[in-house]
Amino acid sequence: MAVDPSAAGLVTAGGTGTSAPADPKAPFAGSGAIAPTGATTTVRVEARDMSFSPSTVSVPAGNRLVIELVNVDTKSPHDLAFSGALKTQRIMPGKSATIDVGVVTTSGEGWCTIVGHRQMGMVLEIVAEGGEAPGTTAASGTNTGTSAKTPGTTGATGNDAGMRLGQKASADFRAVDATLPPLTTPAGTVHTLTLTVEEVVLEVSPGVWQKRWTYNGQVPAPTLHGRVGDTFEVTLVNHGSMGHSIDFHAGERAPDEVMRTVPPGGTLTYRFTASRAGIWMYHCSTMPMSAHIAAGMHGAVVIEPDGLAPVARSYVLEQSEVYAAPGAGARAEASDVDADKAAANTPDAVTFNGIANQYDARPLTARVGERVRIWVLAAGPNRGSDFHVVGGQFDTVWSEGGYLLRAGTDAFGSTGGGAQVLSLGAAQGGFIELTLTEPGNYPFVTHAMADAEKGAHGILEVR
Ligand SMILES: [Cu+2]
Repeated sequence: MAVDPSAAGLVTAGGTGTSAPADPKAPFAGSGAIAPTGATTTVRVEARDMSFSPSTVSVPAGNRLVIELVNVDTKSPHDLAFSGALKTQRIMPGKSATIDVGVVTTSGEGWCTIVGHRQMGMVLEIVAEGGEAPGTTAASGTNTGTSAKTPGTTGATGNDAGMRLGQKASADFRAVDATLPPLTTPAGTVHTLTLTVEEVVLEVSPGVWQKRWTYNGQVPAPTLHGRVGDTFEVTLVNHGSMGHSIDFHAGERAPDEVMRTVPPGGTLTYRFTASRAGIWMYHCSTMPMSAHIAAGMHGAVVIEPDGLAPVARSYVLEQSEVYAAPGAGARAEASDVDADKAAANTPDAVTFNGIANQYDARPLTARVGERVRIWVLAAGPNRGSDFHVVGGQFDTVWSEGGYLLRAGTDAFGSTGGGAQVLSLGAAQGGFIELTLTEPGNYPFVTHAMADAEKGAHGILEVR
């Protein structure tokens, strides 16, 4: 069957069955032992719901394979790659493309390159009927034509991205402002806002950059602040390159409509009423969620409990992990989250407010004798926080909507108590209060030390 090579979206394989060694543009060409038949097999494949349909394509060995890929997904763009050099453009929902795979004499696979989609199952098996053993090439027994890494081969030992933590912050480094401004709106306020998804390059540790997936270009996403009974009307606009979504824990809503994934260019409105106090997580809920949250798509909705006394200082810290692709570092080479490592829970860095060790470089501040309230959200996606201030004690601990300790008094009326850690599972939140009577530099950490040493560490400077 003839295919017009000038057709829009056509990608042409650069080699034939006789090319050797393995050509990344003809990854199924094999050793050349099987002669091309001169025939072409053309197959229509649909991309939908994190899979290809059919998921296996069989080709008589020696035939040229041409795939017409149709993206029938209504929410997410997809593509199809067989190597770093042989792949389609990103195909928007409802669009299609044609890819010439070249002569097929060995079996192998293709996949969608959008971050996380391969891990979610977007793999297309190519079976060469009567072909050579997979991976056979003229050069060796290994198919070097496939340049993508195999899921699960990275990250098992932690930081293998070459990511250098603990670099000195540059003179113009600006830490994320952790201050929670006082709440000035009356009860019953309707908060109207727009959150725009933008994929932007941001620092994840001083001197280390990553392409972050964000709400409004920032990590963490904007902190929303209100009272019990307030309503939030949020317009989500997706200016990203893939499908994204939003899930607000602060409101009770049936997920079906408001948490749906919207395609690039899409929008939705999400309205909820905050009927209970808490520091509630919000996040992208598009799969794989481990990657979308780790890429930066998390924020907090602080709904203050009634009667919360004003304090001298209020800070908000969101603890989150960073999963860096190999080579992470320079701004110009910033790459996306490593979805394999996010799925394996093997972070390269753990941060407060998105940047490892940022408050070591730019400490939070307080004065001797001031009451300091620190709200903490364990944004994860995979790990909780055991929040501790070195040298301090908490006389007030509020966790997941209730006081464990309030000015040293517990729920049963026992007095004189103190606490050393606010312990939060993934997505849990709360606050602590403390007063420091001696000037000094008080480190705040997660007392899970492996994570503190990966960057969940800062300084509260008391003068
Ligand atoms: Cu997302």
